Amino acid sequence: MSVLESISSSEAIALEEKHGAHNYHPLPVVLSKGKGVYVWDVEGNKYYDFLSAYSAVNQGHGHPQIIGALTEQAQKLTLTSRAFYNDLLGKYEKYVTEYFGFDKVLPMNTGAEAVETAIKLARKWGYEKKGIPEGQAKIIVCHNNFHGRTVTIISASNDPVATNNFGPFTPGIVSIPYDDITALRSELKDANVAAFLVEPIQGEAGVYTPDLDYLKNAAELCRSNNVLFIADEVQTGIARTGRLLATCGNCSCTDKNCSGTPEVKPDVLILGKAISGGVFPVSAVLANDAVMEVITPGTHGSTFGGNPLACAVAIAALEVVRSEDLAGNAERLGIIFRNEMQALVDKTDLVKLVRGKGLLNAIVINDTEDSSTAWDICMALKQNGLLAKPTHGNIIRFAPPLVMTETELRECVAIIAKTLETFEKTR
Ligand code: IF1
Repeated sequence: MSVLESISSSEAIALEEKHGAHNYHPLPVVLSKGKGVYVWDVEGNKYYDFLSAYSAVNQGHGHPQIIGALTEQAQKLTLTSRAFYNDLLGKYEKYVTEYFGFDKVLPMNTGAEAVETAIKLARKWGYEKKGIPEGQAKIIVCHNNFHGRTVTIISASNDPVATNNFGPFTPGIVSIPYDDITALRSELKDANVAAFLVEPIQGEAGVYTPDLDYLKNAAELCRSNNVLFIADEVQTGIARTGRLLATCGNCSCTDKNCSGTPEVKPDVLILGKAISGGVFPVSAVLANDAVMEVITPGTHGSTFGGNPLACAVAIAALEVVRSEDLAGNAERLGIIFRNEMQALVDKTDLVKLVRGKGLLNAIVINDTEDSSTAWDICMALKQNGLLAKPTHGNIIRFAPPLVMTETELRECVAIIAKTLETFEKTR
């Protein structure tokens, strides 16, 4: 069989089943084309993409500006390694640090690598700047976090599926409940704590949004205890939640009575996914000099990190976010979407609640956590032309590309409403 020959969905699925490790359980749809907010399967069926590759494709599939940058740079130079300089890395580093307001960036490839980098950075800072005794540094994380799949990162996880039989685990990690400032205050009493690593919204946990003041209070507590506040914005960053970053807050007013989320400036910011528009694996760790200067030649790196192809793609992807005001669009459409979902919650017994920010939202299905209802609804949504994926505990995550128009969003709302209505009648 030639790899260029077209293939049916069932053939493609059978090939993966036979030759690939079984580390996923995908929805049975085989995609072969994407454009903007749409994807097509190999049979030619068209779908709204309501996952955006877990918020990586915020700029939409095949964005001409990003693909243009990719193909143009691919003709010139793709990889030098960091043994030599390349003519794009410095330009990208200046661009990305000015864009997010930090002194320095450390370029990596995947989200997990960037989280690992942040943990190494925090430990080294802890020993060399804070004076933590050798081998004693601690990192505080939150229950139900998702930061990636490496051994150190799963050492911070309390998900048995992610951790079972993968030990022994990395020591020096303390886990506290999310959205619990009292628990954080108490853990911070330990002088060996180097950092607090947190997701501004817990994506995998079911798009769990914390109290309005949680991040600000957490950051202030960290500062007063000389502990680094590390924000993992791999999923929430790059306009997804209606702001460039979820830690940018959702209100710029100075009214003390305003109930908007206040802005927080992390000491270390972790980005991935949409920093490249989902076109190429690009991740980044940003920090100011006082922290990043502990990294010296030989202490950290990656063959592909900072490669010229990644730099060209990331600059183009970030330009699109700004020039098309994707944050503004996500905020506006997010409000419409949650209002429409709330109307469904009020109308049907099937959906318990809707939550989220910008275009990172989820509905909670009214059934037991181990029931297949969310999966069955996603299968029905697929039948009606919309692709979404259940997450833990009978929750469906809704995260379309941020280039969506209001008309398209309303069409998607109609698909979801119709699907739930039919589903409720037949169950
Ligand atoms: C998979 C979840 C999303 C992340 C945060 C770091 C990483 C991720 C906050 C690591 C990655 C992904 C990985 C993906 C599924 C997905 C996911 F459901 F598992 F939680 F998006 F919601 N920090 N999240 O969300 O980044 O190394 O993957 O580039 O299939 O495991 P990565």
